[in-house]
Amino acid sequence: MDLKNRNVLIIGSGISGIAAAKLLADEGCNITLSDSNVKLDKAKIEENLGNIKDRVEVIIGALPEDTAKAADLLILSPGVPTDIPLVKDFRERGIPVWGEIELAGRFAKGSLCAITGTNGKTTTTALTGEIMKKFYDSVFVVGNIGIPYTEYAKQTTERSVIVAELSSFQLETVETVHPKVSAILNITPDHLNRHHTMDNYIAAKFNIARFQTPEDVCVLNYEDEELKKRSKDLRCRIVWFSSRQPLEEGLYVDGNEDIILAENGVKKKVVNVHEMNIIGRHNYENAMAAIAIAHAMKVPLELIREELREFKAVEHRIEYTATKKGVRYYNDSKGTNPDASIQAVRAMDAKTVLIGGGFDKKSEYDEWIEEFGDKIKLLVLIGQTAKDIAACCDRHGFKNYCFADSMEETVKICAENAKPGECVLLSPACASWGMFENYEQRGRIFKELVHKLPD
Ligand code: UMA
Repeated sequence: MDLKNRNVLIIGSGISGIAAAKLLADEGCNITLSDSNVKLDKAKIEENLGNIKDRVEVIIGALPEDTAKAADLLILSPGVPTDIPLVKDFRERGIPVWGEIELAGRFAKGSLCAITGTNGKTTTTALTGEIMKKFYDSVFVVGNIGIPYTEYAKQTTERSVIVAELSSFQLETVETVHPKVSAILNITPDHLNRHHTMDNYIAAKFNIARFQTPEDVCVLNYEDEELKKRSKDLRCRIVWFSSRQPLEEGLYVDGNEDIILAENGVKKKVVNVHEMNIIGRHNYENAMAAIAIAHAMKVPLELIREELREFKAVEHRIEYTATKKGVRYYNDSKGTNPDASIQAVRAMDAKTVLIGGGFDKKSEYDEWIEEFGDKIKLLVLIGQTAKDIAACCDRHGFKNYCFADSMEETVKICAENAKPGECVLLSPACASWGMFENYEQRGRIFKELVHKLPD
């Protein structure tokens, strides 16, 4: 589609919308950038547009019908649901609706390695990106990790390797995006307020491999029943990994806790899990996925091994923060759903005071609470879901919870209750909205408060 002089309407003025506008301005489009949040400051958005601000019409609040009718193409930021009337109207009229990732994919060159999954995507993406940088000289790490794909799509060349973290929101609106290597790390319920059903959520995730051909590779978790079931529909070659059992082909962790690559009947040790700085079984899975992707991209095993030994946990993912009065504090603010938080709880090796609660995504907390066992000595509850989680604790006979109104109060309660040798873990199983702008802000405030505690 030649976009020159086309009228393009972009929804969402966050980082994706701004990056999409810049790409489209370069293509000579007439751009309208619309955001439904009336509290936003138009001047600030224009400032973010930088030197293209005079070429973009910014509309905050209600969108005039004429503007919608005049558009030849609709671009959606990831956070924009696809079942809103505007999107339905465009689709009914046969006007193209692309997500920001689809837009980027149409301009990007080189090889795309795309990673999705309910949990572990960011760590796997960051690790895969670092491994690639050891071997390739043009590597771009983009996507849900916080760097819009559209920001870099036009800088890529045939020699580039793009490592993209893709969320279900982003995958819902891809139409042609074709990774050379894809990975689905796991699928457990999340974002059901947006996707409504588990089936829709899974379908969005599987879009990552929809356009892959037999020459391409999809890396999948052997321990995930849903992935096993749906893998039968894939046309590409599948590479499995397992953290629980040896595989004839693929990657697994053996009895000595070595990660083994089994290929064509030959077994090679890649690394021992204790040589890595990332902890917990889920992180061994993330590492195996990264190894499988890099191996499929022909990165020598020696370079992969080197990076696995150097790589440190990504911020907000079971990130060691500090030790205060003998208590170890961990920031897992990215634990925004029960399954992610279960992984973090499992990774703790001592009695733990856990901080939970936040924005209500209509998650179920039963499995999370069942995971507590004797390990969680106290659960400090914050945010909109605090009461619901407390009720769920009552149903499961877990009585050691209390409430806090702010992160200050929360950290104070944690410091008073954790004894030397024990852990404090921020892993709320909920999104941050309502109390914080995003999970990053929640994690940073927690870390600042922890650093201020006496030694
Ligand atoms: N908006 C509308 N109309 C709507 C909905 C939203 O105008 O119907 C506006 C909002 O008012 C807001 C803007 O859209 O001003 C925000 O757009 P956005 O939510 O897509 O946010 P971006 O800043 O563009 O960031 C997005 C991703 N955000 C979401 O998916 C919610 C970022 O993932 C991602 O890093 C970034 O693109 C770059 O690719 C964040 C995230 O929370 C980290 N992701 C979820 C997760 O990881 O669980 C999926």
